[in-house]
Parts: sequence; structure tokens; C-alpha cells
Amino acid sequence: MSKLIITAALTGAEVTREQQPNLPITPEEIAQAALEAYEAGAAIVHVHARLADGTPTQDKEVYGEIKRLIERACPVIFQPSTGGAVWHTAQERLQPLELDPEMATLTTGTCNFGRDIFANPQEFVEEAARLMQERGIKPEFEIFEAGMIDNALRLLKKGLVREPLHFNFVLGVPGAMAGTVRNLAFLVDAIPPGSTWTVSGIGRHETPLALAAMAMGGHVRVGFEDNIYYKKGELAVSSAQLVARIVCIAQELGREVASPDEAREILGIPVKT
Ligand code: KMH
Ligand code: ZN
Repeated sequence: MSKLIITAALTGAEVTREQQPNLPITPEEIAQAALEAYEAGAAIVHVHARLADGTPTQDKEVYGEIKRLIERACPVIFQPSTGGAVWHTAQERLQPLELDPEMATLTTGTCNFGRDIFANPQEFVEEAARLMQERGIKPEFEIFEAGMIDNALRLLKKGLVREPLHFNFVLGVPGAMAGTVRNLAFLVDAIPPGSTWTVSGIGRHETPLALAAMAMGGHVRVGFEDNIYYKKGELAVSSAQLVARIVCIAQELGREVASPDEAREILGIPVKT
């Protein structure tokens, strides 16, 4: 098995300060959370930008400031969101790609998202994939429903993405695929050989699915975007605390944790010199 890549999803677009008092919001807070997650063992940070009042934004300037501060603090892989919030326009969502990050997320289909709809029509998905290819940005396919894998494979057929592909199975979002090990096993079985994958278990599904992924040779995402609790009824102190738990379990399993450069190698991202 390869070393374990841990992603910390630091903020998301949905969680509020009312729900999680330690949610990082400003670029400085997000960069500090990234540094803490890196020090705890994260190789990638998945980032959503926010305005000072907490409103999610896809503004390139805000993402640029976050990227600059994170790069100054540590060598972690910066992975901005092209998902944004459900109400962002397609053009808003694509803005962070102009910063030429090493990676970015890409959801390859539309699904229910709680009471909302997370819209990812083919035109948007192809435009995002084309831009990422032009700029040498590694896509992480966010898979909320099984058909999204087929859509990612269609991008491959059209030459809009290159192998090896990398998938994130986001399981347990109300309205989309449930957070079960059976679903995870089914999805892992459906991706091309040689692909890499990680899992984001939402809420109470975070730790059980992380454990399954670690045993299956996959990678793991944790953090406030996915889960704000350390355990039932007890809020987590930080995303770093959730990363630290995964590191602890990985050690018990005998699975070494990847550094950012080791993660770059596993994912096929050029290592910076
Ligand atoms: N906030 C969700 C609607 C991504 O970052 O690419 C979409 C999302 C996926 O979080
Ligand atoms: Zn996200």
C-alpha cells in the first residue's frame, strides 16, 4: 500500500461560526488552520474562501491571499474549490483556477444537496476540465453519486483529463449517496485501475469511512467542511485535531503518512524544486 495522503477540508461553504466557533474565516485564519493541519499530518488542504462576515466567496483575490499566506507558512498542497456554494455562478466558481493551483476540485454531475441542488451541467464540467488541463492543474473528482464516475470517464474519453485520475468519494451528504462501507466498496470498484482515491465521510460517517479507506489502500479527507465534531456531542477544536486522529489510527494500522512531496509523487503532480 502507498503512504496515506490526508486532506484537511478547513472551511467549506456551509458551516457557520454559530455551529462551529473555531471555524476559520479570514485568509489569516485559514492559513493558520492550514499550518496546524500540515503540522498534524495533512499533505493537502481543501479550501473554500469566505468574506469577513462568513459569506462564501469564489473571489480570486480572496483565494489569492489565502494561497499566498499558506505558501509562506508551509509546503502543503493548496486545493481550492470549484464547487463553491450551491448559489455561486459557473463563472464565479472557476475563478480560483486563474491562480494556477497544483490541484482543484471538480464535481462531475448534479445532485441533491440537503434542501438544495448542486448543479454541475456537462457544459460547466467540460469547461472546468479544459481550463485545468490548459493550466496543468490536477483535478480531484468530487463524487457524490455513482454516475459522476461515468461522467469523469467521459472527460477522459474526450481527452479533457489525463490518467492517472484522482477521485474523492463524498458520502453521507443528505440527498446524495449514503455514508456506508458498501457504497465505498462499490465506488472503488468502478474506477479505472491505477487511479487514486480518497474518502470524505460527512458528519458521523467521517471516522468509520476513513478507517475503511485506510484498510482498503485509499486516502482520507477530514475537517470542518465535512464534520465539526470530535465525537458525539463534542465539537472538535480544529481540523488539525481531526487530522491527528487519522494519523494516530494510521500508525496503529502500520500505514505511513505521506508528506506533501510524497503526496505529489503518488498523485502525479510535479514536485516543486
Ligand atoms: N459546497 C458544495 C456545494 C467542492 O468543494 O468542490 C460543493 C463542494 C464541492 O464543497
Ligand atoms: Zn469543498
